[in-house]
Amino acid sequence: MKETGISRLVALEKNAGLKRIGEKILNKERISFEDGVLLFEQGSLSFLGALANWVREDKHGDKTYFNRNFHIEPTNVCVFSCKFCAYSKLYANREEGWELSIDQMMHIVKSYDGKPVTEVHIVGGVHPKMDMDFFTNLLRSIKAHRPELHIKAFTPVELDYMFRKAKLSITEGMRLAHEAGLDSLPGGGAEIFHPDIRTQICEDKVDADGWLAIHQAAHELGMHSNATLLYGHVEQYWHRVDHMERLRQLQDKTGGFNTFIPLKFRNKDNDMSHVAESSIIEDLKMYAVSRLYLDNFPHIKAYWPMLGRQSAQLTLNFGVNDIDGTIDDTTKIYSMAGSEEQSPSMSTADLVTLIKQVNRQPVERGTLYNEIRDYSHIAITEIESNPLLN
Ligand code: V47
Ligand code: SF4
Repeated sequence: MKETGISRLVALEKNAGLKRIGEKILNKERISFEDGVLLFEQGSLSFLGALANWVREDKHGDKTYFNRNFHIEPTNVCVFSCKFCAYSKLYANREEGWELSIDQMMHIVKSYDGKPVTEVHIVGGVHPKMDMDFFTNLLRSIKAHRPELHIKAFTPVELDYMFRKAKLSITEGMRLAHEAGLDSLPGGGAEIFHPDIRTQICEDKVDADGWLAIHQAAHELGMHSNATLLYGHVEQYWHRVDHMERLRQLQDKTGGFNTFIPLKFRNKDNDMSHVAESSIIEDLKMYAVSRLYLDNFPHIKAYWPMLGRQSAQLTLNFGVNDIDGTIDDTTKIYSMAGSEEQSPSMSTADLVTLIKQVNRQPVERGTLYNEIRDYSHIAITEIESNPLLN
């Protein structure tokens, strides 16, 4: 929306509270905790969307980033028992679980030799036998084989367990992992920080302070990271704002976060299957309010394997400027929890088409948002026929 259009929309807003928030956003002033809650409670989808899209275009224009990555899930055996998780199998239930050896994971890495991927994303359950030694060996093996491949791996849930078992402080543990080849941290394990909700849905894993301390330690070593929020289950709006407020405060201190990724709760085959999933309206509001609240986060990402492709396309008008990557079908955490995307894989041509269909500009990026290629003027037929592009 053009500057004049958005100013008019804000000027015509009848709700005085929303109008004041709209004015703050247009003046690039930070909105408060209460403003965040009011936006969720009283903001219409069109009002939130117009403001979030204005911020998105102010920061990034039409650019919509994606990257070419692959995922490795070392194990789905997990000592924790998050109620929303359809993926983990208890250690005792090992016949339903998988655990990959270093050789098996290196086999996956090598299967991408010669392919133009720039990142490997490694996240899984917390297996009692996969410890600091195991994972630092994995990191070293990947770097020895393909040094330029960016390794984005391990949530604070996995790291906290590894560090405590190895009797390492957070600072020491992060330093060792970084030295072994860990380049950045993905955003998982955050869920909802507030203890009222955290104790209901994932009481036994790292708490909010532990999660934030691990990201802070990574940032202090010069590493970047992402952050997520699991929404649309038993939390209230103010819990979401509380979560974003804690992230905004850490980002003010370190500046190390790249991307915020709202994750929609999916209810299949888990201990929260009785909880209804959120509507698309709620999903779009979540993206829009994140863009408005997290003024110090450069990027907002929609993770398409969890949302579905068409909803992900819609989010590009509600504050989102990143659509993750061309992942393959080894990613099970969502398909097992009931996402539409039972076999999540998309080629570059598919991703570029998705972005162009809604008149945005597809740009391939590295993990740290270095621009690799602008696809806006490359024909889909050319992408499909060139293995370096697709
Ligand atoms: O922390 C688990 C979520 C997360 C369910 O940083 C569920 O680029 C919905 O964080 N319904 C792990 N969500 C995945 C993750 C991630 C994904 C993509 C990119 C990045 C990144 C990070 O998956 C967990 C948890 O919040 N999750 N079960 C479920 N039933
Ligand atoms: Fe384990 Fe992660 Fe599932 Fe929680 S969400 S049970 S930590 S795999």
